[in-house]
Amino acid sequence: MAQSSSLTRPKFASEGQPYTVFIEGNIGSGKTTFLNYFRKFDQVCLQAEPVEKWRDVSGVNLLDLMYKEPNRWAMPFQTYVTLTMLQTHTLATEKSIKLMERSLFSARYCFVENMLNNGVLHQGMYNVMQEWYNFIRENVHIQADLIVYLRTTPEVVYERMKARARSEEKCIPFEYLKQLHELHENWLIHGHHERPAPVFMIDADLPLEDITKEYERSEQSILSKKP
Ligand code: DCP
Repeated sequence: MAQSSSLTRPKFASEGQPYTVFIEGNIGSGKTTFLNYFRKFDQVCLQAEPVEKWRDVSGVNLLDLMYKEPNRWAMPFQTYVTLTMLQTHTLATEKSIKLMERSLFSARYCFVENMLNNGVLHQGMYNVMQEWYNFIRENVHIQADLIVYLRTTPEVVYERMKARARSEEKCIPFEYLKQLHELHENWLIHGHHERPAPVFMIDADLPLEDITKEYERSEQSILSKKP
């Protein structure tokens, strides 16, 4: 059982965590479609669409505010992302496999990092976020067994993002997706930050008709619980 660093106290949520897979990739890389493919399996607990929570925090659309007024809202938005991710990470389930869209790790190593780089987060705000992440890391059990990286090129996800036309994302420039792409690559391919589990890569530039074969390949890995 996982222990806290100084005492013999178990970390929060050490119990009830099955084999857990994070689905990661740039905005528009197909994470939701990938998760939906696994709906047919009874043993899988699917945790999709945290974005719907971010768009409706008791009637307030934090995602929209974050894009409209980033200097003011990026910090509360990422704080709320942290909470919703923690809720999903710690959710207990009877199922033998948990599939989650994103994780605390991509929030930290991709989005928050990018917001600091772009000057959207003040250094002080960034430091507070880091202290939260470190506290969580030391005191909460985050189950991580596999990361599925839906790898794309920024050009392809930019076209998809424009085609799906989510109203909040109208203002996102190509450059932003390029930066996020680099940060995902730095984390998942080049290992610039901690990778909590082995990475299984999928070519997610492929059009929907051709990507099923890739899904089937990952299906075997996920269901047999072997990276
Ligand atoms: N977002 C953010 N910070 C995070 C996570 C997400 O600013 N820590 C933003 C980016 C998007 C929106 O939230 O505008 C949703 O992003 P996701 O990539 O999580 O979800 P998608 O719906 O874009 O995924 P996909 O198209 O791959 O299904």
